[in-house]
Amino acid sequence: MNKITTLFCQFLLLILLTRKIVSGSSLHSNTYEQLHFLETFENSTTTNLPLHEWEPTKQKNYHGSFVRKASNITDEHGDDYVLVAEKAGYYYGYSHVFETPFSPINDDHGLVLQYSTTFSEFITCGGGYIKLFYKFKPKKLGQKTNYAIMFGPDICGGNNNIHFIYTRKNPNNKNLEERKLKNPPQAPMDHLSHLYTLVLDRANRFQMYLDMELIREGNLLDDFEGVHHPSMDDPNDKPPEDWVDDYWIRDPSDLPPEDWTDEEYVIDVDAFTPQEWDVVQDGEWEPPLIANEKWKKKWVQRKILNPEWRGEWEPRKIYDKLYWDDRTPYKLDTIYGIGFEIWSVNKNVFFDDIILSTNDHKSLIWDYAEKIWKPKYNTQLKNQSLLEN
Ligand SMILES: [Ca+2]
Repeated sequence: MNKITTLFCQFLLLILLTRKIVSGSSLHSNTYEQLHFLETFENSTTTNLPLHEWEPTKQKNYHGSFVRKASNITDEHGDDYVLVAEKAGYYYGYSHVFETPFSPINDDHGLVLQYSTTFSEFITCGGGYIKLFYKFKPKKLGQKTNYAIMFGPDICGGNNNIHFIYTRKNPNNKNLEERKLKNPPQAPMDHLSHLYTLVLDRANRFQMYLDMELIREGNLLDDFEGVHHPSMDDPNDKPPEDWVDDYWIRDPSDLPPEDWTDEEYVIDVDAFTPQEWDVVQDGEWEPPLIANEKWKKKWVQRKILNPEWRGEWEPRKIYDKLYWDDRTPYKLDTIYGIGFEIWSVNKNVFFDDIILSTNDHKSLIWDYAEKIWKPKYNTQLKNQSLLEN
C-alpha cells in the first residue's frame, strides 16, 4: 500500500467513524437541550438526557405515589421508561420545579406543551392530564394549587373530554379565573400511548394535536367559557309575572264529538250475581269490567298559536364590572413548574415524553415526536395487531 492509498484509507476510516458517532448519538445528542424542559424518564447514562427531580405532594388524601418504571416497549432507542400512577382509587400529586421559570409574559414566543399518556387498563374514571403551575410549593400540591394550564384527557363514565383550561388573573378583583375550552374533543380510550400537543401562538390562537394530528384550533378568547365581555345579562332581572313565553297552547274550543268515549273499560251490564255468591262471606257483589267497544282513546285537543305569547324574554344587559380588555391571553404569567394532580379509579396510567418550550422550537418538538414517541406508538400498534391475529 503506497502512502496515498494509506492516507485515503485513513481518511475513509475517519469519515466512517465520524458518521457512526453522529448517527449513534443523533437521538440523544444535545439537540433537545434547546427545549426549556424535556423529560423522558429514560436512564440518563444511556440517553444523555437529564432525569429531573420530581417531588410527591404531602397533601392529605393524596396517597397515590408515582413510580418510574419500564413501559415494556423496547425499540431501536433501547428500553423505554415512564412515570406510572400505579394504584387504583387514589389521588396523585407529583411535580417538578423548573431550574429556570418559563415566562411567556416576557416575550412574544407563545408556548408548546407536549406529553404522552397511556391508560394501560380500561379507563372508567380518571384524569390523564398535565398541569403547568404558577409559583407553588410541591409539597402542598393539590386541587387548589394555582395553575396556568390544565391540558389532557379526563374521563369519567359517559364524560370524555380532552380539557384545555388556562387561567388569567383578573386585574379588577385580582382573582385567578379559569377559561375553559367550549365543547372539548374526546380522548381515545384504548391502551396505546397517545401524544397530546398544545400550541399557543402570538395571534392569541391555539392548536390542539392528538398523535400529531390537528384535532382543534381556535381563538383563546372566543372559544372559551369564563371570558368576560363588556355587556352581560343582568342576573337580577326577572321576567314580569304575567309574561307568557309558551308559543303553542292546546285549543280550548276543540271539543270531542258527542259520541266520543275515552273510557277503556265499562261495567258489564249483562253480568248477574252468581247463585253461589254469599254476601255474608264474600261481601257485596260487584259486576266485572269489560273492554268498552266504543272506546276511542284519550281526546287530545289540537295545538294552536298562543294569542298571549309575548316572545322570548331576555334579561336587560348591564356592564360587566369584571370585564377587562385582555389583548394577549397567550402571554401567561410566569410558570414555575409542571406536574400531575389527578384522581384515578383505574391503575397504571402512564405519563412520558414531557416537553415545554416556546413556539420557536416547534419543529424540534415535532422532531422529538417523530423520532422518539412515534416508534414506540408504532411498536404498540404492531404488538396489538399481532395479538389480534
Ligand atoms: Ca420514556
